Amino acid sequence: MLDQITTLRQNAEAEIAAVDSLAALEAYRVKYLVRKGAIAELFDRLRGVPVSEKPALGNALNQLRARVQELYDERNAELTKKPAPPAEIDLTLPGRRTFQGSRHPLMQTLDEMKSIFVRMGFGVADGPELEDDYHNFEALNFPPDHPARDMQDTFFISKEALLRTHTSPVQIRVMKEHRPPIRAIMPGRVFRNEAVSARSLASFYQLEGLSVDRGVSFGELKGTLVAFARQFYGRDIKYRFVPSFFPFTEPSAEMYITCFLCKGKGCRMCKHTGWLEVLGCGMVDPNVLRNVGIDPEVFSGYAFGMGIDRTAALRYGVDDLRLFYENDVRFLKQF
Ligand code: 2NL
Repeated sequence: MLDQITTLRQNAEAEIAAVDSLAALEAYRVKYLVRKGAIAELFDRLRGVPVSEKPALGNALNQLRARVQELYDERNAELTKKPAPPAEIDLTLPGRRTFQGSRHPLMQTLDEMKSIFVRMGFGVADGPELEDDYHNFEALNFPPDHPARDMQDTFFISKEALLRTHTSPVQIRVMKEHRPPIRAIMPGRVFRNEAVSARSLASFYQLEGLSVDRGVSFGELKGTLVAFARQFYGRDIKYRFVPSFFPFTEPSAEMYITCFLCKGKGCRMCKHTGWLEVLGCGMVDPNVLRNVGIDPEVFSGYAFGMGIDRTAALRYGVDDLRLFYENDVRFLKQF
């Protein structure tokens, strides 16, 4: 039996040199070291040997098992060692550049307008961009033959459906759903079938406002809009209201402020008039109130509307509205 132990030891020492993978190492372990392996088998046979030989053989077997376990552990450590890190890392390489995005200038302008009106007690309402003739024109007191209904100005999607040409249909929906008092602004995207140029776009943003209650007056309209303009354009602006016409308001007016670029002296931005037109407004026409089921003998209201693109262009000195939609990062990152 001592010979068998010696042979097994020689084999185990020879075979470990050929173990070059974890799979081969596992086969080696199964051959020698497990409970039914070659060494355990010799331990089993120890039971049958004479008592006098037991201590010496047991000792030899224990040494064999320790030696093979040691060979196994060394190989295992070699095979599972992590590869050394690459020798050369260029610590002088510059870091990767990341870009910080920013809110679009049109949305910055809109956010600021919204927050001024919200602080004055206006709610914010939303509505569909796809509308019908009733909400976009008829309820707003547009005569059937009004030029704004013409195919030249309106994008028709089908006989019934069109892209809203202003956000006023949202106001119609709000007035039909809620009883006065109503105070709300309606910002949103509108569409006109116009030739695109530096000054006019086929799709742009508008913000309209509406206040309906008992005894709402033109004076209240002026006070609200002047308060808005002072916060938005600056404390020291001068303003004037000029009579105008809209089918849905009577009387109607346009609000002008002194040009903030030349302070009223006359420049390119104000076309040398010293004045900038900033919005349109008026008292809601009694016909519009009747159309939405509000009694014009009891209630009155004012409404106003302004273009967000035009306002942002004035504010930031942008001379071509198309720039707002090209989304060229070199343009956008200036705001
Ligand atoms: C402008 C002028 C305006 C309105 C919009 C309105 C809506 C209803 C009733 C009455 Cl439902 N008026 N909106 C009123 C006056 C002017 O917009 O220049 N917008 C860019």
